[in-house]
Amino acid sequence: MPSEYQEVDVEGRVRLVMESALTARDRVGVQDFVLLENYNSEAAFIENLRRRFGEGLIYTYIGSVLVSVNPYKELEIYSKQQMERYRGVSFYEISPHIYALSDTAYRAMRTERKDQCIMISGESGAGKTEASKKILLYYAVTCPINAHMATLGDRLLQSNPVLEAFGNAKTFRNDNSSRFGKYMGVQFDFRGAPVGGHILNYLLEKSRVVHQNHGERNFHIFYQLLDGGDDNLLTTLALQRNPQNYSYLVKGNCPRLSSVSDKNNWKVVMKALSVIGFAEEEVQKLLSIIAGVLHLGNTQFGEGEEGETCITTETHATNVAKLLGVDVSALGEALTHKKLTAKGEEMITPLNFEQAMSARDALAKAVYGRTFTWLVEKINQSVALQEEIYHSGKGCSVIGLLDIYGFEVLQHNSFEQFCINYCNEKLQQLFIELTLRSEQEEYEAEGIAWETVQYFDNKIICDLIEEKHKGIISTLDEECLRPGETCDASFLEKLEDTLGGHPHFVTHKLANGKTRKAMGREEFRLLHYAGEVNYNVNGFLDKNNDLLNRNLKEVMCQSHNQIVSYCFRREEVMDQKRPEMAATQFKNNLMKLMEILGSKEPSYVRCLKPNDAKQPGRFDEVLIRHQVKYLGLMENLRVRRAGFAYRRRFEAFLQRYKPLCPETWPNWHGRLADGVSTLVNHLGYKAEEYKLGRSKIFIRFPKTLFTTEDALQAKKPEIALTLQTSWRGY
Ligand code: AOV
Ligand code: MG
Repeated sequence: MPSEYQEVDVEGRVRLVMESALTARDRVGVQDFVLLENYNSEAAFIENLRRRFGEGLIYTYIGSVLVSVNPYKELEIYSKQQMERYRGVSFYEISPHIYALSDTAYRAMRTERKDQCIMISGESGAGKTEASKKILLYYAVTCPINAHMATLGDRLLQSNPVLEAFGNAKTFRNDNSSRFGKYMGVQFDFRGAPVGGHILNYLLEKSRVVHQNHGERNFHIFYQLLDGGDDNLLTTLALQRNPQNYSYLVKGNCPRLSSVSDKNNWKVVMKALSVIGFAEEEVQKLLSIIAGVLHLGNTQFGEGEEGETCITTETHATNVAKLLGVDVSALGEALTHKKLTAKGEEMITPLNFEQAMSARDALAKAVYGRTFTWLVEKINQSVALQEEIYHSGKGCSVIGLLDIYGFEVLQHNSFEQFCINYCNEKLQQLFIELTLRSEQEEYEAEGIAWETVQYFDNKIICDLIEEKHKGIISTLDEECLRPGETCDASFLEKLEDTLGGHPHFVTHKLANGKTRKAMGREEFRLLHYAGEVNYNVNGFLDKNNDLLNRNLKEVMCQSHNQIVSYCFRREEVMDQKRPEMAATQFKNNLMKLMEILGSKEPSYVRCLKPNDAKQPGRFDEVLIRHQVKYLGLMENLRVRRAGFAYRRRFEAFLQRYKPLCPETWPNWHGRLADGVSTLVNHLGYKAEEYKLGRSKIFIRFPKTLFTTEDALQAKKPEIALTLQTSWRGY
């Protein structure tokens, strides 16, 4: 019996195909992995992904989890019409989409009054940032508007290009790679209109300001300014157009990006800054800082007459001082000397050439990093929830969006990769905890026996990194604080002493005293949930210390540039207490983030990267298999199926299939459970095929559902075919 099968195709057309349910499933696979006959087979899982990808269908569900494969080309499935299709629709009638997930989270927030969060994960370049932007756009376009906050949606949306300009860069893995983590909470009023937002940012990869690996770039904003700024502006900032002139921009030997136009993006960013509410003067100050950093990079040192270190590039130093609003001789002095306080006495010691270079780089990183934080704070002020709305007594609900840097393995992995991968490890842990927990809770609530599922628990790796006293971060902090000669090598030795023999920690030393050939002597390897990564310890101590000489701070806090003086507070210079080390700060921030996320109702988007060449249409099975494995998608599926492929609330089940039984058609008047029971008895369901919970029916095999679905199609061809299960019990 032919039936009408609908799905959106690559061009965004709703395709109505006359074909049997069976051939439809054959061609495009199933929309929900839960409906795979052989749900234990990884090959079947990947085949289903491949078929759908081949048809331009990048989204598939595992129950309530959305799996997405980066298409590496613009698909026309994100239009306003598409948004309308997904609004308030029973999603199981319609093809999987990021909008369906967004809409479901939104409706759950409204009907259950429960805060939501959408966690997006996947490796670098898999499509997390794009997904988060689509979700935000969906809310901005489809939600009602609160008259007091009419332009809030715009301001929230415009924060993206700004933060991307300052916080994203071309890396080996992704031309627009997020180099900071971002959580954005969007607040909605009681009518469901967005009324406020708040961004939390996590550990920006500051080291990129002064160094880039081969083929990579510095943050986009530098190139955008040089390419897009008009002649007047560049003259004011004493800049030349060619990025090759700036030593901070040539380290990766990659001035241009083929995929984006810096010039166009410059316009987008400038427009966005004004929409968000940055005054022209502020933008000027902000750009002065960016230019100041470039001049700082060109500031060189040499030897003076008496062998002392001195600045040899006066013009650049003068420009730095002018642009950062500080005194040039004070700056010169601070870049070449160090101020120490020992036993209450101040001592000034000259720096040697290397020390001066690293003081300069430290200053560039500090200025850029703090300016980025300032930028986030400014955006937060612009989108902040207004007091009167908050206190209107009707309360707000929140949808949080998490878009962080994805797991990454580079040729050379350093402190930054260590932090990024640790962050991914924590999110994976939360994912495991929450999916298992919610699944278990549902079974308990429905009074159905829970069958345990084996899951790789990555807690052991999280502990290895973060455990107090013995974890890698603790050891790193201790080495940074230990008096006397410490260095990256002594840190590695300490790690070997305390962690040697740990199943997820490896160095070149073998237990029998021999050395492992494949590993360098400056490396340790972590066996992450997502794969093995070798970290080179060079620079770990410095980056963790993240110290800026006190006299440089003193110069900065006297700056006439208000952004600079805001970023370098006098109190900080006065305060003798040592601030927390970088890794510990990051760890504490992550703990807080886990609390925020754990207190909300989660939805997940799991992004997959189909190939390493950033090309459309290429589905590299090896690469996909690896990601399916480490994201735990098979286990996820097994948990979701734990016995039952499909579940739906009694009323929804009855509503859909009641035409199939004379006693339930056109309406059933008794108890819902009895109605479902009557219906499935009439359909001839065997006892082992299903179970009735308190409010839902659980069906064990996809085949049972498909047979019922086909029977419905035969009787009521006008009802769209369902290739997926219900979502969250709707
Ligand atoms: P990421 O956020 O996951 O990486 P992005 O979201 O930046 O990855 O995606 C990388 C690139 O893939 C984008 O710049 C787009 O060109 C393309 N892309 C991703 N999703 C889509 C989509 N739905 N439609 C069309 N193109 C897409 V990282 O930030 O590196 O972890 O730190
Ligand atoms: Mg990203």
